Amino acid sequence: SHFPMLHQAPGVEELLREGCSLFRERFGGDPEAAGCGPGRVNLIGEHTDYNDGFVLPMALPMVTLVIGRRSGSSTVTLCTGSPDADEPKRTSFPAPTPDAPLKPGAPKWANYVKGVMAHFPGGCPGFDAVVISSVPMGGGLSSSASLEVATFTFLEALTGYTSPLSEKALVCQKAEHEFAGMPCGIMDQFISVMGKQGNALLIDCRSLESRLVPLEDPELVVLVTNSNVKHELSGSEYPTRRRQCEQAAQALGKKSLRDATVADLAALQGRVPGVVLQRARHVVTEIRRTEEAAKALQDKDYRKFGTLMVESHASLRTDYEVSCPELDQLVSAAVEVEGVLGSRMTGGGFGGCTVTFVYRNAVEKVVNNIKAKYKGNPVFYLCTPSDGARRLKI
Ligand code: GAF
Repeated sequence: SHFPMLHQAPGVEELLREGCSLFRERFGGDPEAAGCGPGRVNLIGEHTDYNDGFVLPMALPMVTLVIGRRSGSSTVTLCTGSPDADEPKRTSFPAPTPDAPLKPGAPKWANYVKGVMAHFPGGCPGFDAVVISSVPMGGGLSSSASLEVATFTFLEALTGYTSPLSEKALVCQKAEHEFAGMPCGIMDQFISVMGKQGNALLIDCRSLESRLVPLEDPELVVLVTNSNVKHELSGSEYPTRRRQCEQAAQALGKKSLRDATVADLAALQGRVPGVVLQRARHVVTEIRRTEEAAKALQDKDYRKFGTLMVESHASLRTDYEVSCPELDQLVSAAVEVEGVLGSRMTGGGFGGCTVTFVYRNAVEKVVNNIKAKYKGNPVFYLCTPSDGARRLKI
């Protein structure tokens, strides 16, 4: 690598080899099918997806793989190569039937697989499989969506049943809602299904229409910085934000905040608590910023794009209140370096990662500045926009 200070995630081929040998070790014999689902980083459009708004994510080179074969019985056995320390690495349970549907339980990592199995439209046979991933777990790069989408893709390969792509993303979202108790929007599963190499994807989360936006200027890179913190709030605050947005839309007589304008916000004054007005202001302005940013990227107006990223972060920090000191420090340390176009928190917030848009020749300076100023233990990834879900040949 030209950048020894960056984390080098294993390539998909290498991870596949590792996963296949883990399978042989745990189950004996060869696997017959493999599904791959990437993680994601969102460039702009945060907390807009569940408001029917726009988002602009890209799929990552870091992926989760589900590799396996039919068990020849009604039993499913899963092994993971990267478990949470205090959970078993192996678990067995019966494949779901109409009379005995699956329910979430322990270990937690298996719930993402179970949730997808529960709703796989082709029906689900017994199988043996290993789960292996290069997406940092719980790091805000959608490790969970990548596992859901890898599972769905694996089941398609195993059974021969295939779904339309938007159905695939919706089933994976439902798995997250029902089996992880996380009332997420559609962004993470959608980009993991639909990502394309060399492109970001502008997604209209109302119609589920999407448009590729090329992002492959050799002079520019997307630097992801993992804060390596995750605050407890991340679970409980998300549903609260969703309710506050619904309350604001309702007070305006709109179906969702997608239908509200900046001018409408004045009408909220005095009719909802101040904090609800703040939440609405973030969402309404963020949806506009995302549309503008997609246009700026299309036009190669990188300065403009970066400025919108910085405005997005400020809005998430002060109006939406989903940032934290660590993310603010990472963003401040990034933007003060010459050659940085923009930087912001990415994903749900309260920890996780920042995304920085920077000239390639300034990467080393950014990394050094962050290392000097950030009090935690940051990990850096250089990310190229990558392909979405696919089957892998074994
Ligand atoms: C999480 C959710 F899963 C997404 O749906 C999205 O709402 C995001 O937070 C915030 O933009 O990743």
